[in-house]
Amino acid sequence: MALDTLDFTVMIAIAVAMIAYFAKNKIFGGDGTSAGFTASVGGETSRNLVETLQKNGKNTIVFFGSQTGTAEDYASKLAKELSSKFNLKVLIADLADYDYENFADVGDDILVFFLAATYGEGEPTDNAVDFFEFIDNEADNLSSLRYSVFGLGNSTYEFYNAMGKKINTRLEELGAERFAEYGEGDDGNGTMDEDFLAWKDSVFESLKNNLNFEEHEAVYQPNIELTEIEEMPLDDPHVSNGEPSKAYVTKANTDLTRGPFDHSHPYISKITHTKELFESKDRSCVHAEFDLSNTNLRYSTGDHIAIWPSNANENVDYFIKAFGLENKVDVVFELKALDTTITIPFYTPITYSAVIRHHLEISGSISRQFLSSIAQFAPDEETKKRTLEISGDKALFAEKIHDNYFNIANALLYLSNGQPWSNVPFEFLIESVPHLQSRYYSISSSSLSEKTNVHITAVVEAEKHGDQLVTGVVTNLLKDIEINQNKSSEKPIVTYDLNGPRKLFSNYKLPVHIRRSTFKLPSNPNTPVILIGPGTGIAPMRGFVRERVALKKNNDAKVGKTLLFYGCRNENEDFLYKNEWPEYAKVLGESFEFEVAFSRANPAKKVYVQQKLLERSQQINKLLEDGAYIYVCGDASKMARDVQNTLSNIISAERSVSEERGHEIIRSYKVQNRYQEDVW
Ligand code: FMN
Repeated sequence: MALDTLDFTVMIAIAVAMIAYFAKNKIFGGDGTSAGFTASVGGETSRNLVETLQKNGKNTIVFFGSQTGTAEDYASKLAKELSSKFNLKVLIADLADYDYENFADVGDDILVFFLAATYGEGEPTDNAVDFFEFIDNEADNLSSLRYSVFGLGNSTYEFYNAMGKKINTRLEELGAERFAEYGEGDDGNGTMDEDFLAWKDSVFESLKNNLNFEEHEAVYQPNIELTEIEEMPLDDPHVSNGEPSKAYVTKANTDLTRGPFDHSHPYISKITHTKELFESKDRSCVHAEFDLSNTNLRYSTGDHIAIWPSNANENVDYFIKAFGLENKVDVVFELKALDTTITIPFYTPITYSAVIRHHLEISGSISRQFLSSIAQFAPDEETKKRTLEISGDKALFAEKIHDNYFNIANALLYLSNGQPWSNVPFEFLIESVPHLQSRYYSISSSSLSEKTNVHITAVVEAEKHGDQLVTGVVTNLLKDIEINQNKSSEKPIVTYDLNGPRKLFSNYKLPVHIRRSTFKLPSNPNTPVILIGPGTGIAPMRGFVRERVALKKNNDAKVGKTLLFYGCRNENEDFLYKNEWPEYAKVLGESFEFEVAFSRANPAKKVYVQQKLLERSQQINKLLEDGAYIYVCGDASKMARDVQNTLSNIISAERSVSEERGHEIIRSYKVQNRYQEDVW
């Protein structure tokens, strides 16, 4: 399964990938993207917050608690506006980057904002864990603190915005003073961006009305300075052509097959095999196999693989056109931070085209806030007026921009009637356009049967909306590789530079790293498992089944019941790995049972996995009483919730207990880790 991105508003919606604390893919809406600027004092990172504020003359902090980048992106946008409209000196701070023992010394002359997302069962993001430990158990009196909070969450989850709420109430209990109202954004409703803008407007009202700040027309104040280096050609060995990390440019003293590999430095993995899994003319799902045999990078069954994207040729060309950058593409420049709390987000010297292709998120939807901030650089007064009018009116923006699925280049060229926006400083784009982040995919192989081979299963995202084609970044890249590798006669929807910077990706390679997951089979193979993975949610379930097959084959282990529920449209179109399941059944025998719900086999009656679960109520209840573990993978907003309700109802009916008690039992399974989800 995958989570790529058509990324944006629906992104996490399909894309593949991910998950459990992780990935998101929306078709229009924003996936984990961030501006990637972090704090340091005089170039040296300091964990002392008060010292950092003083040394850098800051009077405002915007903290973010973020897993997949949305809160971080909002923090960066809020900081820009606080600085350009209110002249505030803002520190953008990752909650993990500071110690909190002197937090009470942050004076009442400092405005403190928290933008915090919620995960799991109402848990903090990884980078916020220590901060919550501090406010829960260590903080005593924070009466000099002045704060405001915006929570990011999804109302389809039970513990909606639990972390935002908690910061808000706990700081109040600790005596801190809220200077602007608490706000919440809801991904489940698809209103996150607008919720954020509404909260931000209310914050600005409070700044003006209660704290007597004056609001000015936004004037871009760069944090970085770009200097072109005319004498440096793009093939100079010190120049980045878009290599995914510094080590791949300089290669100095680095064994590039040894880790650590993480979000800052990937392994360039060979893709040994790709295959189209659907038998459909208009939909596509790619199976791809990554070879880790030449590296010390390893995974375990249930983990996620992060794939580092680059943008499609068509989108790169259109972006270049929108900003009139045709003569600049191969020009080399370097960046200097103008503020010591700012870190340059990628290695320089670099070329313009490398930044556009490898570092900027150019194919996602454009936000109203971005439009409003770029208006100052419009090519003429008429365009500026129109841009401000549309960006200032939620309904008009929805009608003219959002509902047309415009990305940045589409929207700007539409607003200017095709005139390039040549006045936009490239520094502004680097600071304001979200940065490309890797997309996460649930691994569909087993580390027991293929120790150095990672399989993924990715539905290719491509949707036509009027004249607009919205394509997922990574899934279409994989499809392009599949077509080329298999010399298929299919035509890719969009094309990519498959050779990569300095041919680093030639012969079908991509940068990757592994993210450990908590989505794991029980340690005792004899424990029964109930696997529910419709669509590409089948990916980790295939890994689990292969694991059990390997246990049985290699060690003749006693393997407990594996009851698998899968769903797709119909048998001849999108039935993933159709030929493999009978092979697994041969090895596992009666301990393996497989139920498929075909949603379109009978036009009069759609069948989903929930119905298949109900048909096996008795068996499921019995397995649960025998200690079975439940695993759910796929769409978080509807499927995962419906499946959970169905299972609660099964327990309530089979055990003759109330519905509420059925829910409580499922919740207790979650706490015991017997109910695990890998949803996006
Ligand atoms: N939102 C909630 O309100 N409560 C939750 O329990 C919750 N759990 C989540 C679990 C997963 C695996 C994912 C992908 C999202 C979850 N969300 C939940 C929604 C996120 O908080 C929301 O998408 C947010 O915008 C993510 O922000 P970030 O990109 O900064 O990490």
